[in-house]
This record gives sequence, C-alpha cells and structure tokens, in this order.
Amino acid sequence: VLERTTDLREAERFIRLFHAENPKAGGLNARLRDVARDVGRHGTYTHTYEELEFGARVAWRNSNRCIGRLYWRSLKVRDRRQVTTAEGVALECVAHLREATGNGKIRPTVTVLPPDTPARRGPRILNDQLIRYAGYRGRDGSVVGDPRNVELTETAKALGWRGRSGRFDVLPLIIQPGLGDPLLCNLPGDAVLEVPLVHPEYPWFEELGLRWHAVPAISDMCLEIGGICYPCAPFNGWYMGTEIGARNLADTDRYDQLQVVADRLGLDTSTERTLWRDHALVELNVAVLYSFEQAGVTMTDHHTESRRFLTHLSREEQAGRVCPADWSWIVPPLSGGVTPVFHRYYDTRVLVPAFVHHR
Ligand code: HEM
Ligand code: NRG
Repeated sequence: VLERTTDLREAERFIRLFHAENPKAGGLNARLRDVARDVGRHGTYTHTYEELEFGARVAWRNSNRCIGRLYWRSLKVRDRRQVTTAEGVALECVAHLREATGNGKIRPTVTVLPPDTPARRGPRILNDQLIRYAGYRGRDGSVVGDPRNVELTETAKALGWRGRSGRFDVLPLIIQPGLGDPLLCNLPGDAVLEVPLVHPEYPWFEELGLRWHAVPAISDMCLEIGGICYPCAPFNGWYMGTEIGARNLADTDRYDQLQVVADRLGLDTSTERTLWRDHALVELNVAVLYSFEQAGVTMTDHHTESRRFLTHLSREEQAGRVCPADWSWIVPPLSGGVTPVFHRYYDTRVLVPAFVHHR
C-alpha cells in the first residue's frame, strides 16, 4: 500500500491546462470541484479519456530530449487502465507492438495501464524497452549480444528463461504486477519486426549479420499527468537512423562495430588521422537508412529530423508556448554541426505532464 496521495494542486494545474487548450470541453469549475472532492475522499481521482489523451500528448510535447516532437498531436493513446493482471499487461504490450508496427508503417502509440493509487500500486515493466536483445557475458568477461542488456538477461534467466546465446535474441518481457510475483512473457515472432542490414554498394556488408528491430518502445518511464503517476505506459515512435547506426551498433560498450566495418572497407586504421572511424561510421549509417527504406519501415534521418524540430520550435512559439529542449540529447551523434539544431541554445525548463525516469 502506498502512502502517497495525489497532490491536489498538481491535479488542478493540469485540469486548468486541459481546459485552456480545449476550450470546447467546457465545465471547468464543475470538473475542478469533482476532482477536489475525489482527492479528498479517496486520495486520488480518475482522468477522463479526453484528459488522458491530452495529458499523454503533452507529455510527449514536453520531452526535452526528443527531437521528434513535431507530431505530438498524432499520438495514438490506448486506454488500458482496466487491465489488472500481469498476463493482461503482457497481452496489451503484444497488441501495442502489432498495432504500432503496422507492417512497417509505424504509428506513434502509447498504452496506458493502471496508475499508482493510494489503494494499490500499478504494474511495472522491468525491460527498459519492449524489444531488447539479450547480452550474454562469458567467463572471460566478453559479451555476446547487446552488452547494455546483460543485467536484464540475467534477471530473465533467473526467472527461468533460456537464451539461445545469439547476438540478436529478443528478450522476454518481465512484468511486475502491482501485487505478487513477476511474469515472464516471450514476444511472439509476428509482434517483432526486424530489419537485416545491407549496404547499397558493399555486398559484404550483409555478411556482418547485423540487424535491428523496427520499433523503439520505451517501457520503463512513468507517465505523470496532473499528480497521477502511470508507471506502466510503454510508448513508441520510429527510429532516427543515428540511434542505431551511430550509437547501438557503434558505441564501444554496445555492438562496437566500427573496427569490423573499417577492416572490411580496407581503411588504414594505424592512425586516427585517416578518420577511419568517421568513414566507417558514415557507411554504417548509410546501411541502416538504406535497409529500413528497402524494407518499407518508417525511419527518419538526422538532417530531416533536425529541420523538422526547428519547425516544431517555431510552431510552439507561435502558439505562445515555450518549447524546452536538452541540447545534449537533441544534437545528433553524427555530423552534429552540419544540422541546424547544433547552432543555438534552448530553454531548459522542465514541464509536466511528462515522461520521467523513476528507475
Ligand atoms: C528521446 C526521436 C517519438 C518521447 C528521443 C531521442 C530521439 C527521438 C532521437 C533521443 C534518444 C537517444 O539519444 O537515445 C523520436 C522520433 C520519434 C519519436 C524520430 C518519431 C515519431 C516519440 C514519442 C514519444 C517520445 C511518440 C512519447 C510519446 C521521448 C522521450 C525521450 C525521447 C521521453 C527521452 C528518452 C530517455 O530519457 O531515455 N526521441 N522520438 N518520442 N523521446 Fe522521442
Ligand atoms: N535510443 C534508443 C531509443 C530512444 C528513443 N528513441 C525514439 N523514441 N525514437 C534506441 O533504442 O536506440 N521513439 O519513441 O520513437
């Protein structure tokens, strides 16, 4: 049982925001009175569907680290607050992936499961994304798969999961219900669209055996709206190529592929001054964008998305709002200075509703 009751001032602040931006909703004072009554009686209140949808969209709009916010109004909100069991949560995650993947035409989607209330804790997903590749640590300390997910892989194994020791094994979901033991759930193959990576000019690239999943679906952030915390609200958009090509496959503490790519390209890696890392990085990113395009899977590139983000900023200003942003996350990890988002600073305020890391 949680001690925490909903902060009535936060609730009122959100209800006022909802009515200010949705003047047609009407009945502000009646709603404020009802919310105050419910918080007084039960320590919390329940969002209407319209409030939930608006709150989730504004949480995206307020994501300072996100360069993809131009489309915040198009977020599809799946209201699954009535789902109480871990099995139900697992089924909803699978349904979310199927709907959001759309055969490659990815739809930005969030599924909202029950909130934390004074009476009962909401469920949680232990995976940081719905789709993650296992990382297996060997005796010599080296890792097969994604080194980032070694701990999650060990948790899954401790709960009875058996990995196949491959480089791209999709981990099961681990769901912690409000009460009781965690549940393991294998994702069915048709819920996980993947793209094998090929290069438009180098046939050998395919032999590297690299691939990535189509949908990034963050599942470990709380959705906070009007003083209510939804700890289980997995959301997705689509990938920007650099997330995969310049980080997941390139970082030395992830798949660490720059040396391998440079060797195949026949680059001189004896000195940094040949810029072999930069060259390999570009070819890796070319392969990522080309492969997703060929597979018909939605993906954006960092040049296009940077321009769109500045469009978003000016639209927000025209609407009379500040659009805060975190420069260190907005600037892409490849060719930063060649994109327009590099050449300015941003308001760094933190607004709510928001997606927040509580873990
Ligand atoms: C972060 C792009 C949709 C919320 C990011 C990052 C990128 C990005 C490149 C930085 C990731 C990193 O460096 O690891 C996009 C694109 C989208 C999209 C291209 C396409 C539609 C969404 C949606 C939501 C969202 C639908 C929420 C409803 C966030 C949040 C973060 C983030 C909360 C920060 C994550 C963290 O702190 O780890 N996004 N995004 N984004 N995005 Fe988006
Ligand atoms: N860099 C992470 C994903 C973080 C969120 N990125 C998005 N979000 N594109 C990775 O898996 O590489 N989104 O909701 O679309």
